[in-house]
Amino acid sequence: MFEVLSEKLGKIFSRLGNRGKLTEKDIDEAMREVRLALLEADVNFKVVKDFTTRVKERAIGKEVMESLSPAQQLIKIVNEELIKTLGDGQGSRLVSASPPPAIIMMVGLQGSGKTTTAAKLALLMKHNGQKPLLVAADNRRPAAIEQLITLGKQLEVPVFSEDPKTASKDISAHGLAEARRIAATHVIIDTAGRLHVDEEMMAELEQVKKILSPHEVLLVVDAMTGQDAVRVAEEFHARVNVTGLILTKMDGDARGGAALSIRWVSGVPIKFIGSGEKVDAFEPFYPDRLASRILGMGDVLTFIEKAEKTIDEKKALELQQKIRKSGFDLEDFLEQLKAIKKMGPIAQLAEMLPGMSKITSKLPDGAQEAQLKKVEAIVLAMTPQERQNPSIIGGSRRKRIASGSGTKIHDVNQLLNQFGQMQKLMKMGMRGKLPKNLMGMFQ
Ligand SMILES: Nc1nc2c(ncn2[C@@H]2O[C@H](COP(=O)(O)OP(=O)(O)OP(=O)(O)O)[C@@H](O)[C@H]2O)c(=O)[nH]1
Ligand SMILES: [Mg+2]
Repeated sequence: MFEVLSEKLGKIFSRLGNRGKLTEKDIDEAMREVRLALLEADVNFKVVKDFTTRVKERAIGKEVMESLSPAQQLIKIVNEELIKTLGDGQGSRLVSASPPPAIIMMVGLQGSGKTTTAAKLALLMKHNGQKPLLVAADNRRPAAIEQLITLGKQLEVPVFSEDPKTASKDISAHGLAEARRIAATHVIIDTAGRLHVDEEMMAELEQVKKILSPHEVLLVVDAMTGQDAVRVAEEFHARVNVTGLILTKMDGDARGGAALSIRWVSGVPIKFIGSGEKVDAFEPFYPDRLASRILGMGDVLTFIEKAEKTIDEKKALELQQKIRKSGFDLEDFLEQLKAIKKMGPIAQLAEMLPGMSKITSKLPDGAQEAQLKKVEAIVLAMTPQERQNPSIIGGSRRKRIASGSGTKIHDVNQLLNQFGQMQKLMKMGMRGKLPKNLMGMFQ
């Protein structure tokens, strides 16, 4: 899911990843591209406008985090605003009922996945130690009743059904009585869909709703239908007051327009997502997880989180000042190496950085760690004076350092050269952000 959008966003951010500093123009340009990518992904234009405005305001409004590079900061903001768009703070928990059973009504258009999803939901509940009852209240097609009975047998979840001539509202009422009788914790009512939102269906749903007073009215929508799904949600909500959305067929949705627009436009929270025909292809909806899937940057966000935790802000500030005074030496470098090591395996960290995977994939597994150890050994073999003032390290000192660290003179030369370049860059004002600069030493 979201392949197309993820790929585009990935490209936009990896381009930014090479910049030392982002200007307002850089941000404007990046956001223009993000806007296009979202529109091409069929995201509602109002949602896109709102989203990009919020990100821009925050990005230009300088929320500076010293331990992150400018591009990472922008990714952080984009991620947080994506989460907000998808439904911040709204859990996927269903309302519980006391006394049980909780009454859940499944509504939606024909073929959206109501029956399948009712069964998936029942299975999830069963796994959570609850006791659901499925009710086949879709009497428009005899096959619909059979479909639910078959699913129930397969999952070992009881199904209540009646002669299809019985009115849907009556089947629902009898189903509820049965749920009470068997002490079910939840009763899930499968209703009939129509090809389009029409008066007959809405009237029927209103009737069932009036009789049941459900705790939840869950609207099942097909994510692959994009903005149509969003319109359907608005129409249903206006008429039957939907309490939650379930997006199905996310597995077939490469664009993600419905997922990204529906909550913002309809105001109804997404509670679950379906991602396959199998009964276990179903999960509670977590906005943060989906946002990171959309950003599609492996775990760049985990990296940001780790960096936030690991690199002490104050230390980072001290470092910044040192760099500004061009006093950055190999002692500081060693400190940074240690900070990086604390964050975890370097190959794993590198993968989390946009664009980095391209470089690191060239190196065999474990090569970066080996390289990191080598660099550390070389620095450790130096005297404190040498670390503070690398320019005194001449030929004989290089030889001594190489043998002291178990490396070759060539390695020492390479490290000193790269360190010299890094210092120059820092003097030029390209502020040293880690671990990006360090990564340069392993290329
Ligand atoms: N790939 C995929 N297919 C799904 C998903 N959810 C449902 N389907 C398929 O969608 C088709 C329709 O599902 P149903 O559950 O019968 O839909 P419905 O809303 O009950 O349809 P009606 O009863 O006719 O109104 C079936 O072939 C399901 O297997 C999903 O998350 N992913
Ligand atoms: Mg059905």
